Amino acid sequence: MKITVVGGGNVGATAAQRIAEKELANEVVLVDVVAGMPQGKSLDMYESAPVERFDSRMIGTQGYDETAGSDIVLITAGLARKPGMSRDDLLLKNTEIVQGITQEIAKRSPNSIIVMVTNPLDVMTYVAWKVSGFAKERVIGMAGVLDSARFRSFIAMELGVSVKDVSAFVLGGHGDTMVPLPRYSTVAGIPLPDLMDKATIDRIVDRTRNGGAEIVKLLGTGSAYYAPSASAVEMIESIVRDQKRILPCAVWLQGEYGQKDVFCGVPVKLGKKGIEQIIQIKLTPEEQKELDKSAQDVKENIAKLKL
Ligand code: A3D
Repeated sequence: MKITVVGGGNVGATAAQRIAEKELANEVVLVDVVAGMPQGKSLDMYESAPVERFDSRMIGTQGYDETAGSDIVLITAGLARKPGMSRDDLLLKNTEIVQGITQEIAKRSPNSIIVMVTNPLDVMTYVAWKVSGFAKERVIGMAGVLDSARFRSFIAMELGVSVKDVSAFVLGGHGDTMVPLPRYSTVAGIPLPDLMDKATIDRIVDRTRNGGAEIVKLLGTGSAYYAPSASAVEMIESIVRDQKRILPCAVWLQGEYGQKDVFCGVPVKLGKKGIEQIIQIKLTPEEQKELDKSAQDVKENIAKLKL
């Protein structure tokens, strides 16, 4: 198993370290445009291997030859949001970056599975899918795992229970229009509306929607990376170990959930082939309306691109 991480910044480097510590790959290649940085970080990570006891080879590079034959490519390269900057401000700049990277990857690793992290997430996943020409099962966006992890953390904090007993369900695009589904979010199997009043749920949903901005504001520079890298690596682990986890991911929809020709977050089964199934559930009219709006936002951004 060979995994390439493009973008050696906060999310990329932390993800590479997590991938190595979990021994998900024999070889982890870290690519970044900054001279010396991916080499330095890879060497530093490899020097942690005797202590953490992992056997992955770590390679840092500015080029793509070392990435050839990768099984999975995690794309985290691009600009991160600064305080006051919306994800959409990043749209055009990151499109250019992701387009260039995808061309290099598609040439050298034509059978790989691409996991996208760069924002605006749903649109960047579209760019990678379109530019690579890969089957839709092999281009997947990470957002729902992070959004639902945030929702789960806030539920656990509110109730004072273990996060291990909390599961949550989030649909839709990443960002302000995500659609958390409280009735499918449970604590030890008990639906959330049986444990909290509506005002509390609304407050937690709101905090989840703004979870990224909350961290951006606290950090002052840069955006979240511990939870985002953990979320991307959970998806990669399900693929590498063929675990068939059911995780919310951004995928190309062709009529599922009433959405067509758009990348949007829905629950999928992730295994060694990538997306092995899209799990469909019936939404209430209100939930469907929210999802339609979320997908529409993504479509409008896709329409701004000239690909
Ligand atoms: P940061 O620490 O700035 O790292 C980005 C790295 O990309 C930098 O080291 C750059 O040098 C590098 N880079 C820029 N252009 C290229 C290129 N053409 N080829 C290779 N490397 C390049 O940012 P970060 O790691 O915090 O975030 C990375 C991206 O992930 C941003 O777009 C974030 O908005 C996004 N992000 C998304 C989520 C989601 O939940 C979807 C969460 C967190 C971050």
